[in-house]
Amino acid sequence: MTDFKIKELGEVDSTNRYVFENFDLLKDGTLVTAETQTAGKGRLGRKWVSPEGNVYASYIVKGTPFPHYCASWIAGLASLYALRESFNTMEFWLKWPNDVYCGEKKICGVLCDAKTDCKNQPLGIILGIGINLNTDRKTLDSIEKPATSVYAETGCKVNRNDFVKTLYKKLEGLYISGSHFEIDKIYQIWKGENIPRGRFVEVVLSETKTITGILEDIGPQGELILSSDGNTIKLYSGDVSVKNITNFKR
Ligand code: BT5
Repeated sequence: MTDFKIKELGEVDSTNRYVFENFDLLKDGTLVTAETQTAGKGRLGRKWVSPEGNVYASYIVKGTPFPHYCASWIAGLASLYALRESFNTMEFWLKWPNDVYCGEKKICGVLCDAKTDCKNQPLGIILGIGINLNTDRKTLDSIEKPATSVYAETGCKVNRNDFVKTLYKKLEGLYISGSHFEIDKIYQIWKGENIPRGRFVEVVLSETKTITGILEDIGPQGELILSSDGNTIKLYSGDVSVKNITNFKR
């Protein structure tokens, strides 16, 4: 039987921030969850809207069992698998680098933070995951980009605690296989779950810079490989938007 290492918080500013501050006190492989966040973080200083009834979770990986960039593959895949297993009539897919989408709308985001010591040596990684389970349509519509929740899609409220346990098991399984030299296998699976190759994509790098091209591949460090105007370009971060996304079929 799984020994669930789950620490439940009520309200917190950010579960990633909490784990960062309490890193030494928490055991390797612990999942810290909160009912609500007052300052949920997205990537690049963006905000994560965090009302009650959803998943705000941070999983702790201590040491360096795999390179930092692999952590977000584990967080993205675990979220995708937990959503698929729990809501098997819905369709979910992974959008590079690690958002989970339901149709054309974002339902889950991942933010991994590195923890280092005073000499900048790695101590571990914090895998932050936000998943919209019970958010209502009005709140979702207040988010500037298309967003959804299980409740908004199905009209049914979700038991958050059951879902957190499923997520924990998926994280634990991927963490164990990742630490046992199976990162290449995880990379292949993660890559396979991403947007199919050959598709025309638009990558937003900043407010003023966008690159368009054909998605040729996803490299071994998770980078997008695009062919654009006859050049091959590697992109390590950014927001990808895919043209004709409504035609997406796995
Ligand atoms: C992410 O950032 O998608 C990473 C989100 C990670 C949140 C978790 S919750 C637990 C842990 N503790 C934290 O403090 N954070 C992590 P990014 O790709 O930058 O997306 C942020 C953008 O998504 C925002 O600028 C909005 O446009 C949109 N957004 C904000 N809240 C959302 C929500 N609840 N659902 C869908 N989209 C949202």
